[in-house]
Amino acid sequence: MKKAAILVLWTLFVVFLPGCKKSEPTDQPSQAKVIQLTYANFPPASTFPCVQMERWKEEVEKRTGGQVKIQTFPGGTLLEAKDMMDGVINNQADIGCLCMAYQPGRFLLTNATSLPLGIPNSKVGSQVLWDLYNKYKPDSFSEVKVLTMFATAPSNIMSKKAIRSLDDVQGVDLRASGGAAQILKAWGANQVGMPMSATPEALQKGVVQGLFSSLEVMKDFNYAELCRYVTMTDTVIYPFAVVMNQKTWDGLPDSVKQIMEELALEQCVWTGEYMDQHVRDAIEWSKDTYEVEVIELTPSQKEEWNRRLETITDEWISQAKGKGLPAEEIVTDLKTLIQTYSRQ
Ligand code: 3IO
Repeated sequence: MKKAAILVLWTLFVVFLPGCKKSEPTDQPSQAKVIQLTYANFPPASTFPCVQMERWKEEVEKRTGGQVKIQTFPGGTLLEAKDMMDGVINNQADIGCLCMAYQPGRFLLTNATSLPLGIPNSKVGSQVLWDLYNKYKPDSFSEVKVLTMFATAPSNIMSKKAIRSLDDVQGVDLRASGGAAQILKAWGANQVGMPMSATPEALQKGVVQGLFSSLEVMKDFNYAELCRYVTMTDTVIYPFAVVMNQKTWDGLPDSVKQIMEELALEQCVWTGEYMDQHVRDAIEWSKDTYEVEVIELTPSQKEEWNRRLETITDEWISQAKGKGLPAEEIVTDLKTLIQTYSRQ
């Protein structure tokens, strides 16, 4: 008995001692080994989620003096759109960039930013999302470290045929996800759900006649070649998160953690500003390159389109209440945050 116990203790000692040593953080960059991290993203390298990824990578590598090196994987080469959260939890990647609209139920609380509450642009939407996350710290992110969040610019309809009225949109196959999909349904479109990374093929093959998202994709995915019409609705944003595997985070030196935490809000605002400018550029580019027509709704049309969306927020409230969330408080907070950041 005694011998067996000693053997067990000895084995535990030998197995676990090196592990303990390794995870002990060192705060001296000059002596420390370089920390290698992988960062997965789902769309192509030229698109905004990957542009912000490269910016974050550069800033972290610079600010840690090369102590941290980040290997980026755009285009779903390491993790695909819908696998992002679980892939990071399971440590298939250290870091992943995900769009919350692709798993609407999973990210119910933060997807409230996709309700039709009038977020005017990406910079405001990004800051509203980041504040909402930090106030409520939803369970859906409890297994990871959240490095930053940001939102797209408001969504508009890009289509192969002109959509000038609610009549024109009835039954048209249009692609969207999450909160934006609910909006398309309310307008009477035949909403088709899929991640952005699957949309180029769906447009090419004619599975969909257009899409509903932020307009920088007209340039970055070259959708303007197929979608010669844009109907300006300026409705909802898509919320994104960048998450890190919790064990990877726990193993980082304090100095590196501090640099990443200082970068969180800065990255959120940087991405918002980049997106808003890039949307303006992409609209001009689309007009110049493919003579894309930008259709504006009249004020009375806008009223009519918005009236169709009136029940969406109430539906979210009853769904969220059913899950035990303080749904009315969340919506009130959102309205206040939108006002606050829109004034700045
Ligand atoms: C998006 C997703 C990937 C690349 C560029 C993008 N621009 C806007 C989005 C939002 C989104 O996730 C979507 O599915 O429309």
